[in-house]
Amino acid sequence: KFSITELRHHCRGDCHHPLPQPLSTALHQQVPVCLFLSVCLFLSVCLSVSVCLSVCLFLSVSPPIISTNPKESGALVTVSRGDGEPISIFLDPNCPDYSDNFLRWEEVQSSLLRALTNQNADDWQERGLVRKLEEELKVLSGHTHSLRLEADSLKRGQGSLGQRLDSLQSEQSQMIQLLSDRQAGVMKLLGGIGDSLLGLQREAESLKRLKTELQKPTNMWQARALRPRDCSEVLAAGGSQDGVYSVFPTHDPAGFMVSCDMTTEGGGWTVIQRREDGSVNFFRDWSAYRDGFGKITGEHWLGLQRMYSLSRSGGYELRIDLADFDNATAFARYGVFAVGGDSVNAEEDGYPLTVDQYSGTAGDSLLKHSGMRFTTRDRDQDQSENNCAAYYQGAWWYRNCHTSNLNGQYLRGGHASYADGVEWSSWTGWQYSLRFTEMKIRPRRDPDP
Ligand SMILES: [Ca+2]
Repeated sequence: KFSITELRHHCRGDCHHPLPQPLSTALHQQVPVCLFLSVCLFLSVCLSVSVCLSVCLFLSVSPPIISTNPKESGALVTVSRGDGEPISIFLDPNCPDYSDNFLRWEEVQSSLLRALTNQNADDWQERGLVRKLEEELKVLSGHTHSLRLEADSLKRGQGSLGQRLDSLQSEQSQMIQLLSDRQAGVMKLLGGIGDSLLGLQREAESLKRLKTELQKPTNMWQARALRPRDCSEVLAAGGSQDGVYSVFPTHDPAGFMVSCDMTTEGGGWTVIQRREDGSVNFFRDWSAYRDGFGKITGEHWLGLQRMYSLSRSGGYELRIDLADFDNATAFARYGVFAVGGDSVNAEEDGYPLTVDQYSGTAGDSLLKHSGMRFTTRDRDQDQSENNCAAYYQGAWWYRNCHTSNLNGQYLRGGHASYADGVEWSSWTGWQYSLRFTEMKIRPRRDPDP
């Protein structure tokens, strides 16, 4: 609480709630004057009463009755004597009642105090606000500081992140380098493996070849057993019965059927011509003699091209078995036999005959034909002015015609015509047509006995 002086002092310059001016002058002027007058009045009344009392006592007069402040008169003091009228002393009615002023003052004071309190409160409020603001500012500055710190740390973090990124990038590049190196190594390794595989493959192939070569004799034997080049290989493979077999000459791998003689002189003969009953017409053209005709099991001509295919590898011998109608037999054997010889185109060359080294019982009726080209009725390749084939009704390696004519007409023994039957002149002359003829070839076993 403030005293008035303090209040005045407090409110001197900047007090926003000054005292009301009339009240202040009243306080300064009227309050002490009125008090003074009232006290003086009271003292004078008391003095006059005491004087009256003492006079009355000294004069032995009956004393007056003095009453103070009777309610009904409103006078301050009333003096009454027995015989006279009472004397009333009144207070000056103009003197104001200052209690109101005090009340007012108190009210003012309390209001001032309230105002001050409010002011203080406001002030405090403001101060509080300021403090709040300060605190908030402090908090904000703290925040700012922490933010700055965070920013700094973030910057540092960014820097460290950048460093880490740099290190990561360098690691990445190292990894890439390592990977590429490894890839290159792997590629090299793969290349090496591929080379090794190629080498292994080559080795495997060479081993296969070696194995094949090692198995070759067996294979060759098996192949010859399965695909005999001629009847000698059929015989070697175990075919010991006379009959028809397939053969696959080296120069005619498609193969063809042949009749095999497996009994005569050790067997293994491939039959190239047979006459036995006259059932087959042998007076045929070039193409028939080139390609062959007749029945393999009976009368037939194997064909010049097949003879060429069989004898081309060389080393063949020829045997000719003959029989007449009196069951006499004879044979002629030639240790050298070939058709076509060394021809590149045997047909163009006329399938020339090569025979040599005669032996046998029928006498030689063929050596004079060695080196001659084949003549048919439609292809004259002999040395005669005429076509020997046409003239002697056959087809043969005619020179200036023949000493043998095994493809002549099947005239069944002796005949009146000249040399146009199945003739072997060295055995039966030129007018006996043989019952049976069989020309057969095989690889020569004893080249030079
Ligand atoms: Ca001629």
